[in-house]
Amino acid sequence: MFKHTIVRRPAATLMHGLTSVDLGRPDYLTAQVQHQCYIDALLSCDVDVTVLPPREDFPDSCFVEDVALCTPHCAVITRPGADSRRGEAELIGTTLQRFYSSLESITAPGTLEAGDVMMVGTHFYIGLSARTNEEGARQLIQILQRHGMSGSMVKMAEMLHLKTGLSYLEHNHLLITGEFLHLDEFKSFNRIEVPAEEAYAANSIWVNDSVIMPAGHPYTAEQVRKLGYRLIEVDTREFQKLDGGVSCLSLRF
Ligand code: CIR
Repeated sequence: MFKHTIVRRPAATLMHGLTSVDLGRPDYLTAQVQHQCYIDALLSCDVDVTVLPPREDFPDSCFVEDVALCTPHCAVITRPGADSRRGEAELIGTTLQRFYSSLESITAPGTLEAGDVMMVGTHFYIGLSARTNEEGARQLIQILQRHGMSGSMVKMAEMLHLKTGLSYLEHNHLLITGEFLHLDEFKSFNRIEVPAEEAYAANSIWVNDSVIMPAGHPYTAEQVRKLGYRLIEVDTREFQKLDGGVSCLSLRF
């Protein structure tokens, strides 16, 4: 069960965030409303929510998931692969110190964004993406092993982050789409294959037997309901314009 979550409110500079999609620029006011609804969804899952203030100097800083990996035994401050996001990692340390006695970090030349890391019990799958390199993954695996956990690397070719196309919903249930459908390491899960037209919903989060999912993906929503989860649908379309999904907007531990 998760007890804590951390979010950072979007900055007015959000429209200058990194993007690879052509969905237009996010509207700041709408993004603020959607972000508050996201916080309300987390609060309904029996977790506390630490709400950090916006940082105008970092347009992507509301995507707080990428700058730290929060495990049951330690937190790891990452070293984002995107230059414009590297400084975001330094901002999260003081907040994490409130919750963790053990803080680790990824160092140069390693890069790692925790959107590329999927926790399945004590094992962590680490996507090798344009943002996470082998050195970053190797450092993370060493850190995990020191704390009694394990990690393995997953080669990636297309998606921004590992969890763009994969979400572990506990109890062996896995949302999976796109380039991950054919990989051997994900064959033994109970897979919910997300069709291409709903691919954005493959990035959803399990929070204490609720699942928070982006609204507007009826097939995937129905499959998740059939698993017996309480489903909460949230509108994150302003964040989608910057390649951001449901998982990117929080740390959960
Ligand atoms: C970026 O490109 O870094 C942001 N615009 C989006 C980050 C999304 N984070 C995630 O998938 N974990």
